Amino acid sequence: MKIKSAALATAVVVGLGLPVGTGVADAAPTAASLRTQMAQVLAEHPGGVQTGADTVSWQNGAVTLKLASLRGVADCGYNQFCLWEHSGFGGRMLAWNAIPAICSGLIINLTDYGFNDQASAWADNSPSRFVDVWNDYGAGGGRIWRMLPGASSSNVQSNDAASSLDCY
Ligand SMILES: [Ca+2]
Repeated sequence: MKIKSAALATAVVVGLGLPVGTGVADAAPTAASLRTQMAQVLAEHPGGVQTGADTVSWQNGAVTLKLASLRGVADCGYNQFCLWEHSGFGGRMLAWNAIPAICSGLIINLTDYGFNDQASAWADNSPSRFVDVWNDYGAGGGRIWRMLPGASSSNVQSNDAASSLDCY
C-alpha cells in the first residue's frame, strides 16, 4: 500500500470493528450485528441510504452494498458487476449497475464503500462491460485483474488487494 489517507484509516477502522472472516457472521448474521454494521457504514460513508435490513445504496441505487450475502454469486444481479469480501462469493457484496453513469471511465475508489483491500471474488453479469481492477487508488499500482462480461472468479489470485476499479 503506497497511499496513506484519512479514507484509508477509516476503512481500516471499519474492518477492525466487524466480525470479518468469521463463519458464524457469514452464515447467520444476527439482527443486532446487522444493525451495528449498518450504523457504521452509514456514519462512515456519506451519501449512503439504507434500502433494506442488510443493504445500503449510493448514487440513486447504482451502487449497492449487501452486508450479508446469503445466496453467493446469485446475489449479483443481471447487468451488475460485483465484488465479494470472501472467496466462494461470501461475506459482504458490493455491486454496481453497469450503466453509462458508472461505466464511462469513472474511477471508483473502494475506500468510498469500506471495501479497500477486501475483495476476494468477483462476477460480471453485464452483457458487454469490462472492468479493470487496480491495486491502488485512482487506478494506480497496476491492474491486478480484469472482469470480463459473463465471467466470474470465486477466489482471486490478488486476494484482499483491490483498491479501485473502472468499468468501460
Ligand atoms: Ca490495494
